[in-house]
Amino acid sequence: MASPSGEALGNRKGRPYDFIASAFLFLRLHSFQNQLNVKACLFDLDGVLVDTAVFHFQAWRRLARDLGFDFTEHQNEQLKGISRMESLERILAWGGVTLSDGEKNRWAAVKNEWYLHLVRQMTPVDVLPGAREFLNDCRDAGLKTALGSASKNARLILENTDLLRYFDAVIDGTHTSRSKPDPEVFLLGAEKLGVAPATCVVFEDAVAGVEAAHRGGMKAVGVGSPTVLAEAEMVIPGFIGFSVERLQTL
Ligand code: B16
Ligand code: MG
Repeated sequence: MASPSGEALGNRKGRPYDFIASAFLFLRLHSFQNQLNVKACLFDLDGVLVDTAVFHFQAWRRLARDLGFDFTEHQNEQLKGISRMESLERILAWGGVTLSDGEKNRWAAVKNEWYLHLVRQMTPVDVLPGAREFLNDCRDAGLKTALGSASKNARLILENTDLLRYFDAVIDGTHTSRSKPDPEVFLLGAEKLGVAPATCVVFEDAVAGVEAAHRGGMKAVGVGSPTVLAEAEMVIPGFIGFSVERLQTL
């Protein structure tokens, strides 16, 4: 019988230690997940991982001005998490403008081109502070991750900012027919990840998104103002200093 080569013996020597290290890591993750009872984190995009609201505002405002009126940054807040066509309806109502369905579709497409011109300039530095680190933290802790966004441009934004690789599933406006506060986007995310909704935590910057999480039987971490996001189980100003261990307190 042929004897094992020196190289093979060398590999074998390391094996007990590799095994112990792997077993230790497995036990640590396993006990951590049991403590947490959380199996997955679901992330909204705009306002949570990146700030594309400023680009939406610029593009919508250009549309409004072309139609002969203007709206404020405060009004723009009400468009967060709302789909493109719903946003257009609200803006037209603010300006008292009535359009046919064909004109609405045309203006929505024009606005999207203006918006995309800005999105195409995004790079990894446009990720909000601490967000990439927290996504990494989730993956190291063995938690599944999904995106749950109303945006039909979500995939392009994730690619440009180099965030796509952190997600096990991406559910966006191209997969859903109902806007938040309907829980569809998050329930589809949980289904795609193969986890029960009750084991999911949603990160959201919009009131409608927090409500969507709750209607889907999930917990919500609000990202933003505690006054605005009062219904969330926990509210954080952003991801700097936030870690998966904090999910234990949910
Ligand atoms: P699009 P989120 C939302 O993203 C934005 O907050 C909202 O302002 C926008 O109208 C919506 O996406 C649709 O975006 O025009 O790119 O399809 O917060 O759900 O990630
Ligand atoms: Mg949002």
